[in-house]
Amino acid sequence: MRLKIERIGRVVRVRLHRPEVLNALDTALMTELCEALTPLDTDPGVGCFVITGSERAFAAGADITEMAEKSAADMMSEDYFAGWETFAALRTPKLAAVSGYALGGGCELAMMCDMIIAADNAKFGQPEITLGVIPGIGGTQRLTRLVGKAKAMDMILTGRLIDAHEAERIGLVSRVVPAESLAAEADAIAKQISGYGKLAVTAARDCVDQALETGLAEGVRYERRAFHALFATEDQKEGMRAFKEKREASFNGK
Ligand code: CO8
Repeated sequence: MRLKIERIGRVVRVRLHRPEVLNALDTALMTELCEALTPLDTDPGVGCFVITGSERAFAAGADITEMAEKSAADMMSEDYFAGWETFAALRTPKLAAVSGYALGGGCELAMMCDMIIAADNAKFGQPEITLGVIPGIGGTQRLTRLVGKAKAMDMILTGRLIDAHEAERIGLVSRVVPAESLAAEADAIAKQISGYGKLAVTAARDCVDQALETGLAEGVRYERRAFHALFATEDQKEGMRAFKEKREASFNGK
């Protein structure tokens, strides 16, 4: 087993567990992760996924040993690592809690999540250039959208690692917390998100993602339609009634 999965209330915490290779991402890990999370994605009892690694490494990249001797024909016929798109497409909010190295595919995995919470010892990088390749699970695309061309080019062309504070400054991570409180902080954020109405949460993250895909006018229209649709939900009625009645809302995901 390459994962340790724990369910705490509405939060599912997934710990990558290949300590001998700093959680290097191989095909088996990718498959295990997607097979574990896909059925949970439509479970109304699940409100948030937390993806984490060890203190030393979130993930030090794709598994170089698995890839090293493959031919281009192998890569193309297997459509190597295309399965990560299944992970990226999960609709339940995904929170990456990163301690230590998040390099190459590890940084790309974190960027497939909706938010990255970094421990103050975290190091991010796209060092593929030092191996004679380039990022291959979205790094050139997601990093550029998240931090802009200047920083993306800097990281991807030089392979330099950045620390958690620089990652926060450039907009790659949402929050930096002391390493010893990473798990507690990530769990608290996940618990907060999973306490809201799941349909509104899903719509919110869909709309934010849409901003990376479309022009402004189209994106604003998309958002307005999603906003209108939420008035068909019980959670909208409950949320607004609770506000008027000065009590805490209790959402049921319907
Ligand atoms: N793959 C396989 N094994 C790894 C990896 C990896 N990515 N990273 C570390 N390991 C292994 C090491 O080989 C070592 O094993 P052993 O003990 O058997 O020698 C063990 O983990 C511990 O690593 P180190 O001894 O190197 O630990 P250090 O603390 O000295 O260094 C580093 C830590 C800096 C993280 C170093 O291990 C390192 O540079 N790792 C590689 C980082 C890297 O280059 N990542 C990018 C990989 S390529 C990639 O991610 C491309 C993704 C796109 C694929 C798309 C396909 C379509």
